[in-house]
Amino acid sequence: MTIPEPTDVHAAWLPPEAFRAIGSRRTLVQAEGPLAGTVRAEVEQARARYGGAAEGPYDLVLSLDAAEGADGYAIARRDGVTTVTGGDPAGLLYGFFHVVRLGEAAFGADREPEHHRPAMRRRMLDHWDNIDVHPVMGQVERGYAGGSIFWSDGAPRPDLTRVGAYGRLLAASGVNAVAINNVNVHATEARLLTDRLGEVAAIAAELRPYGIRVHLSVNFASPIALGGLSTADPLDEGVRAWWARTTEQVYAAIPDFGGYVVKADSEGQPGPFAYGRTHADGANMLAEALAPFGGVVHWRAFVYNHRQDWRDRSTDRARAAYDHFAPLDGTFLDNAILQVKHGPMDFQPREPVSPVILAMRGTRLAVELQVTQEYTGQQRHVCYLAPMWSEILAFENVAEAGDLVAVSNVGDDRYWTGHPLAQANLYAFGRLAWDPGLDPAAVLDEWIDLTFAWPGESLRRTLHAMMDGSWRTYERYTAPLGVGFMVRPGHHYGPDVDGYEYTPWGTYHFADRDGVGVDRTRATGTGFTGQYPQPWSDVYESLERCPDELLLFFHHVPYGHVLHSGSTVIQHIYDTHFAGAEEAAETRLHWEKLADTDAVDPDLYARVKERLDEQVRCAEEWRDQINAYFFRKSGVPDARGRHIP
Ligand code: GCV
Repeated sequence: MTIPEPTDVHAAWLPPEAFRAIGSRRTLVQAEGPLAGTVRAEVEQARARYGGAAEGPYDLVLSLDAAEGADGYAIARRDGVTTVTGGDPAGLLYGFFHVVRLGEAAFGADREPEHHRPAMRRRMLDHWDNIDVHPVMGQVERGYAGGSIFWSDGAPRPDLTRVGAYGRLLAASGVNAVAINNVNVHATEARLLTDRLGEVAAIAAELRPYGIRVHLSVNFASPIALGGLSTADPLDEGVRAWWARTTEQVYAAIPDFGGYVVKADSEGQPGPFAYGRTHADGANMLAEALAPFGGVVHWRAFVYNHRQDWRDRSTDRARAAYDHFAPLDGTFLDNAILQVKHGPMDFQPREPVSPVILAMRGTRLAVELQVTQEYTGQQRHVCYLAPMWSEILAFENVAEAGDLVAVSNVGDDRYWTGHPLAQANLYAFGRLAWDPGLDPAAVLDEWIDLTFAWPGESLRRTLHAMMDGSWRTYERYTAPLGVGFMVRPGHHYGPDVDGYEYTPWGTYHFADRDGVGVDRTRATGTGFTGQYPQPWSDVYESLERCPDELLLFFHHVPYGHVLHSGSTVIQHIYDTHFAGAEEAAETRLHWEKLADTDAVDPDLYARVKERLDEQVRCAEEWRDQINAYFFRKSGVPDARGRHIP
C-alpha cells in the first residue's frame, strides 16, 4: 500500500519528522492482515526516509496478543527493545501511533508495560458535507475550512488521496468512524443510499486501511423519495422491507459499513411523528435492518420546536430533548444509539450537560460535541476546546457513553481547518474520546510535539499561552454567564444581542431594564431544572448554589445580583468583556513575537496572524456591543469608569 501524503496539503500532526525515531531504527512487524499491512507500510516508508534497517537485532517489535482486547495495546521497553502488543490489528495500529507520539522517548529508558484501551468504543466524526452546494449553507454546512474533501460542486472528487490522508491523521488520534454527509439530507445526498452508493464505497476504501468505518446520514423519508412508496411509516411492512433490502445492498457494496445517522423531526427533516409513531419506532426499524450486518443507527435527540412563538414563555427549547426521549428510555434496541448534543441547547460556549445523558441509563448513548467552531469563533478565533470537553466528560456518567461523536472541522483548505491552530481541536477530540481523563494541556503538548516536530521551549510556551485559556477568553468576550445565543442569526458569527430575541428559534435572553437570564426553575420558571437528578436538580434551582458561569442559563436575575465572585452581574459583564478583548490582543502579541524567527513556517505564520487580526477586531466588537447594550438597558455605569460607547 502507498501511504497517502498529498504534497499540496499541510501535514498537520503527521509530518515526516514525526516518524524519524522509528524510521532510523530497526523494526519488526509480526502480524498479518490489512491493518498490520498498514503498519508495515508505515514502517517501511519511515525506514526508507530515515535509513533504518530491515534486519535485526530489532529496536521495536510490534505483535499481537488478544489479551489486550479490541483496539487495545500494551507498550513496554526492556533490554533495548521496545515492544507493542496489539489486542487486534486495530490495536496494533494505535500502538504504532503511540510510538510515533513518543518519538525518541520511545527508545530511551526501560518502561514497565503500560496497557491502553479506549474508553469509548466508537470515536466518531460527523461531516456536515453536502454533495451539491446548498444555496444557504454551502458545500459544508457550518464548515469554516473551505469545501468538502469528499465532494465538489455536485460530484465526487476524482482524487481521494486526501481522504486517505485524513484517515491516517484520524487513526493517529484514535478515531475509528466517520459519517460522511450532512445530517440534513437533501434530495441529492439522499441518493448516497442507493444509486450513488458507489461514492460511499470509494470513500470507505480510502479510510479502511486506517481502521475507520464509514457511516451515512440517511433521510427518514427515503422509502418515499427513493423507493416510490406512499409512506415512510416505520411500522408499515412495506417500509420495513424496503429498508431491509436497501441495507442489504449497502452491505453487499461495503461489508464493513458502520451504519446510519438520522436527524428526524428536527429543523424540517422528516420523521416518525408524521405517522403518529415514536422516535423509538423509527430508530428500531432502522436498527432491525442493520442488525444482521452488525451495523448501528445513531438517532439524534436534537428534536425541538423551531417554530416557537417568542411571546410564549412557557415553551422551553432546553426541555425538548428530555421531554421527547426520557419516556422512551429502555425501549430502544441494542444497536440503536441515541446521539445527544452535550448541552440542552446547541453547542454554545457554555451550557450545562444535557439532562438526557444523565437520565437515559437504559439506552445506548453517543454524546455529540462540535469540533467545527460554529458558535466558538468559526476557525477565525483561537479557541482550544479540549478544556470544555474535558469538563463535560468529567460530569457524572458522561464518559460512560459508549460513543463520542463530534462534528468535524475539516475542509479542503490547505491547513485542513482554516485556522491552523484549530487542528489541535480535531486532534484533541480523538485523544479525549480514547481517554476522557487526559489533561488538555498534555494533549496540546502531544499536538505541538508532533506538528512542530518537538520544538524548543519557546514555541511550546507561546502556543500554551495562546491556547490553554482560549476557550475561557472566548467565553469572556461573548455572551455572558451561560445565557448563549447573542450571535448574528443565520451565520452565527459575531455579536447581535437581540438577533434571536424575537424569532421562532427558542433562543432568548429576556434582558430588560431590570435584569437578564432565562428562568428555568421549577418554582417560577419553565421547570427545566426538574429534568436533572439530584443534586443537580437542586443546585441549578438554587440562586445561591447555581455556578456563576451558568447563572443566566437557569435564572433571570437583576443586574445588581451578587455573584459568588463578589461582583454584580452588570459589573461582571463589563469586567469580563474588557478582559476578554484584552486577552485576545495579548494572544496576538504572543504570536507576533514569532515574526521573523524560524520557529514556524512563514505561510503558517501569516495564516494565523491574519486570523488573529480578525479575532482582535471581532472581540472588540463583541466587547463594545455587549457592554453598550447592557449599559443602555440597565443605566448602571462601569464601576471602573472605562469607556463604553
Ligand atoms: C446540521 C444547529 C446548526 C445547524 C445544524 C443543527 C444540527 O442548529 O446551526 O446547521 O444542522 O444544529 O445539529 O442538526
